[in-house]
Amino acid sequence: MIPASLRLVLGDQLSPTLSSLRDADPARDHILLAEVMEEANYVPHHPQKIAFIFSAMRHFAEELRKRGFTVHYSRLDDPANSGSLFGEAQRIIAQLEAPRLILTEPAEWRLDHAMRRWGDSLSLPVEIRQDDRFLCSRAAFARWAEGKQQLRMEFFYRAMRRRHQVLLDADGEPEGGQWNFDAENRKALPKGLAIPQRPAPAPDAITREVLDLVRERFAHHYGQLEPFRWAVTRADAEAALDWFMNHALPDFGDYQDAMAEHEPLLFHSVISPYINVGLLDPLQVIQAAEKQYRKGRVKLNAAEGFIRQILGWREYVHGLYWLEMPDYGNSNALDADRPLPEFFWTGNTSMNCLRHAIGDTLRQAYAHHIQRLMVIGNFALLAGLTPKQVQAWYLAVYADAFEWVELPNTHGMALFADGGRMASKPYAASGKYIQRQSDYCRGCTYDVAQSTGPRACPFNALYWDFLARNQRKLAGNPRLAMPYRNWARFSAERQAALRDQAQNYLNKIDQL
Ligand code: FAD
Ligand code: DLZ
Ligand code: SF4
Repeated sequence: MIPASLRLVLGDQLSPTLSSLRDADPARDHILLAEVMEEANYVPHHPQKIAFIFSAMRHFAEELRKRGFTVHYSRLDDPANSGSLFGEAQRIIAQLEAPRLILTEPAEWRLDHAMRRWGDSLSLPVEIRQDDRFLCSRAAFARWAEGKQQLRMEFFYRAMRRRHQVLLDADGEPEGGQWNFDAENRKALPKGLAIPQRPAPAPDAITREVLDLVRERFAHHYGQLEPFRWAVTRADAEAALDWFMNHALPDFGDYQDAMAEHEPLLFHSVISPYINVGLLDPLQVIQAAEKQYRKGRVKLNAAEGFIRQILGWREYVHGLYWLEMPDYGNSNALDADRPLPEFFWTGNTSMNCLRHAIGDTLRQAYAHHIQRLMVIGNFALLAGLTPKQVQAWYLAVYADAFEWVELPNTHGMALFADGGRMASKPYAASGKYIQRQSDYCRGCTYDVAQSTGPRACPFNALYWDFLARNQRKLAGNPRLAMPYRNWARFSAERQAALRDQAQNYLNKIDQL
């Protein structure tokens, strides 16, 4: 029987409430999910990321079949698989003689742009529905941004708190009398603090089959495939969320910015891949954190700090991405043009902080925010690495990486390559910041207390060199007034020595 429609569900659209599935009728409509080479290797995705997406897609297909749907599932190794989403849609439409295609708008501009032309190429109606899994739609963000000289997350976040009635007191004012408790969230880890060890679901038969496929087809991609610790079903993602709420959220706020050599996850939730592919709903996560606070189980700085990441940052970068695309990733405000050093792909560097942050990334397809921003991103910023290569790296190596969230974080927040559209100042820091927030420096061959000389921490001279070489562009930024005053106080000899040191390090960047 010819179906009434075919509904295409993408690898990051694994939500039962998805707009394209909302009115789907198991008796009349068919569903398509497709594993395709074009999506799996347009950047060299980490093998765990590919396995996570494929296994979650296969489990979601099973869930839909249990609900009575006819699901067409293209496996990557099906001989008939055309290798692209368009090819698979075309093939299955022809096979079924389906009269129309329905889908939810893709989260990435690249695919959205292509799919809006599919109707012409397929010669049938293609209905593209809004993705309402975000708490601020693309249009609502554009309305909020309209006429604003500067966009700042903090003001967007306050509006979102009000709009969604999150962490407000009886008078509709922010709980605890202030919107943001970030100043309380920068503690270094005290010695001997117990870090809760998180459980991981054992891979089931579906995941094991996917792991074999990925091992065979993507052996050349950087990153370790196993141990594979990701949840791939809604139930297991909810169990991970539950575990976080009870064991890690209480300390999340205090140690949000801390880093530790042997504890890569600390008190972070590690749920971003689940929210991003639709296994968890952002509002469900926010409400769970607020409930822990209301029940007196976690302090306000923990609940607020966590909620701000999702209701604030996540929605803000999504809105910004859609506001600025397609040109967003093309600017290069600081004229950074140094190629990405090879150690980004191997972790093979003597800089202990980078060795661990990159090593964790390659081992787990995950590193937490401060490792991404203040170690890896900070190095890329200070060394002037070319934005396009840094973007492609971040998009490849994290299980949670999708361009809508990766690009603003990389291009705007870490590299300041958008000239300040996203963030009010570059997140540039010397080794002192890393020393204060981590135990990395203790085990490093470089000496964080030195800025010049053969053992000097590279972050120190690179920091001053970054400020000096970008003085014309950055000195007017009020948030950088203090560092520029300090730079001006150095003698000419000291300035020259720091810049020489930085140049020497940049000349042999691959050997650092
Ligand atoms: P937690 O620290 O527990 O935070 C809770 C949740 O808040 C996260 O799960 C995530 O959904 C959200 N969140 C936190 N910070 C951000 C942020 N800056 N932007 C958007 N959402 C945020 N996040 C991605 O999901 N995908 C990416 O590709 C990605 N690339 C990044 C690249 C760079 C250079 C930087 C600096 C950050 C990037 N982030 C990205 C944001 C952030 O680092 C991750 O969301 C976070 O580390 C995920 O780990 P977690 O779930 O333990 O987060
Ligand atoms: C990231 C990814 C990968 C690795 N593979 C697939 C796939 O085989 N099929 C699919 O539908 N989606 C995949 N994705 C996600 C897409 O590349 C893309 O990032 C999102 O669908 C954008 O919304
Ligand atoms: Fe990193 Fe410098 Fe500390 Fe070494 S000394 S861990 S390079 S900040």
